[in-house]
Amino acid sequence: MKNFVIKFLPRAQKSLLSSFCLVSAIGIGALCQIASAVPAEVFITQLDHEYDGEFKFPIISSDPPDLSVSVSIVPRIQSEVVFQTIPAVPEPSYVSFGIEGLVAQGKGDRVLGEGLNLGGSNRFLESVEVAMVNFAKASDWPALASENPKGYLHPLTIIVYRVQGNSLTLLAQKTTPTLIPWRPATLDDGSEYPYSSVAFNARLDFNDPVELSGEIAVLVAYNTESGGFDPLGTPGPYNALNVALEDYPPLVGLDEDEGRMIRFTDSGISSSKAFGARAPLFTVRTFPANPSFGTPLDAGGYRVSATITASGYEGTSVANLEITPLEALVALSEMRQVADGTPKSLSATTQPSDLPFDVVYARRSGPPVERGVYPVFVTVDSGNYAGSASGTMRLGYSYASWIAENVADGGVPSTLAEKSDDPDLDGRTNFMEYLSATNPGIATAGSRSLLDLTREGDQLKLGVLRNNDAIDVSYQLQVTDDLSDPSAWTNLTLPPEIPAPLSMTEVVVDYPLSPSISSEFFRLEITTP
Ligand SMILES: [Ca+2]
Ligand SMILES: [Ca+2]
Ligand SMILES: [Ca+2]
Repeated sequence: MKNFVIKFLPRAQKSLLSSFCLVSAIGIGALCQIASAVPAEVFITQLDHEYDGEFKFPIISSDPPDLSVSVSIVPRIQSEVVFQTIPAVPEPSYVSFGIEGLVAQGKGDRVLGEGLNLGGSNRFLESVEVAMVNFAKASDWPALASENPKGYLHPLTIIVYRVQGNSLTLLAQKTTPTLIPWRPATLDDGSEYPYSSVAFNARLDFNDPVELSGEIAVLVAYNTESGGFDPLGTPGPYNALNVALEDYPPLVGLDEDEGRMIRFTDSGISSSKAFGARAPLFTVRTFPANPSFGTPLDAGGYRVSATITASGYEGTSVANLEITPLEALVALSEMRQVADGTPKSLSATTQPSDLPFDVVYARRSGPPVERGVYPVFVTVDSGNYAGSASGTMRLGYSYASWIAENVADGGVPSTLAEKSDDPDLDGRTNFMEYLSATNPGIATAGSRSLLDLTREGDQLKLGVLRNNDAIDVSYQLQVTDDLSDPSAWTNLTLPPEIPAPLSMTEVVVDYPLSPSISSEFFRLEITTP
């Protein structure tokens, strides 16, 4: 552990700003008067917009009203990434540690951070983005979730220090209420969500032009029930809010010490080896000394500065104008494919069409090869459009690939490979063996029925045997009380497919049947291309 001494910057000298000089038209010999300006307030409002292809403007007003104001708008898109450990394509989840959990372990962490050396060339702080991880589901906090089904607001704080040897000088600190997204209950297609948490990036914009040195410490802080600078005293979803801690090497900039990160505990701030090479994941962005001005049109953030220019008054405000991207619709396709020894990628179509998208295969570095199920996350982050979709991709077999494997194994002669053939003479055709995942080359007694009716008390249960690995098969359960009418069959809803290769899906049917109906008939429709 290496302890730091914290210093604070002196407050900005205001005296120069509060004097002004009147130069008369006489020119040489003009009398320069120094007088105190009258403080006035300038307000910047109407800051939240949605992209629609039109220019967006904030509303500027003053108190006293109608003072002349000069406004400058700086697009944040021109900021430079000078440090980055957040992956270019964000992961759905990370290894993480929470302030509440660390307090419970007696560690007393209030803040977690990293010491880093900046790359790039610009040095005026624009924003710090941090990767966070939330374990709380909407169903854990129903009252909060009814206020906002997307997440809950919680203040996050970013602190930036200059590092010089053992001394830290506070450069900037910003606290922003941040939307913490709920951990999803399922993937978008209803299949199982594969993590116990959800990761998200929180970007905190800095408005004051703070100049950074090459070596800084960046920290993230937030309050929990018993942790943080100002513990809240009551339980909340923030107790399940964590900071991502991974050992990713920086994509931009350098790690000040690969074996240490910054911690702020009851015993002060230190450079600690306790987490090994792990550290919070940050992206630090900077502006040049004189960034370009621009008019807000495209989605993104814009730093708006308004300064009163009316003679005899002084006042300045800075705010962030944000244009949020429009939602892109994302539909996943090729989610069921035959495993044939080569990597299989999914496809996605977007609306608007042809937007670029990124795919993350959960816990994998790329597209899968082997038979199995693979949770996938697709994101569109394309300037003025953003969207996402998730689901479970399955690599299995088709009848053609399944029977070809059995022919190649020598279990089935190539002359007896049709769906209607029965090479092992067990009374079940190759297609029936395919559907029930039995061996078409070996006669086995007592194979399971594809449709099974059982009664338990007042419940009738229909069991449907599904070979989930057979990707070219679809199932439809149907019911009728009139066998004489071929059009009288109606569809019953089957529960969604599950990850297991073979499953007995149960459907509960009302029983006793309604008084007017003396009998009902069920059938399973199996469709292949
Ligand atoms: Ca480090
Ligand atoms: Ca057979
Ligand atoms: Ca068999």
